[in-house]
Amino acid sequence: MKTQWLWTMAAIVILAAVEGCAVGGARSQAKDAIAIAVTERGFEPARVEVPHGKPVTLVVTRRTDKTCIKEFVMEAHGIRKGLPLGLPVEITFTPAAPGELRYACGMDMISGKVVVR
Ligand SMILES: [Cu+2]
Repeated sequence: MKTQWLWTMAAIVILAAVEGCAVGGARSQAKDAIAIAVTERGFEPARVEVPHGKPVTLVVTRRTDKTCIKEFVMEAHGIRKGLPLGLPVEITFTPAAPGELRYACGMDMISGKVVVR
C-alpha cells in the first residue's frame, strides 16, 4: 500500500517536472526573442547580433504602411513571411556558423542583417 502511494507521488513529481520544462522552454524562448520593428526608417534595429548554433527567434512587427516592407525574406534560411500591420510575426532559425545573414523586404530593397558570432 505504502509502495503504491510512493509510486503515485513519484509519477506526479515526474509529470510536474516534464510540464515545468515545457513551460520553461517556451518562456525562455520568448524571453530571448529579438524584437524588430518595421518603421518608416526600415527595419529597426537593422543589425542584431546572435550566437551561432542556437535557435534564434526574431519577432518582427510592422508598425507602418508607409514603406514597401510587407514581407520578411531571408534567403539563406529559405524564409519568406508576410508581415501583417501591427501583428508580431515570429521567425525562428538556427544559424550554424558565424557570419552575416541578410534579410530584406519582398522586393529585396530594404534590408537588415543578423550578425552571427
Ligand atoms: Cu521593398
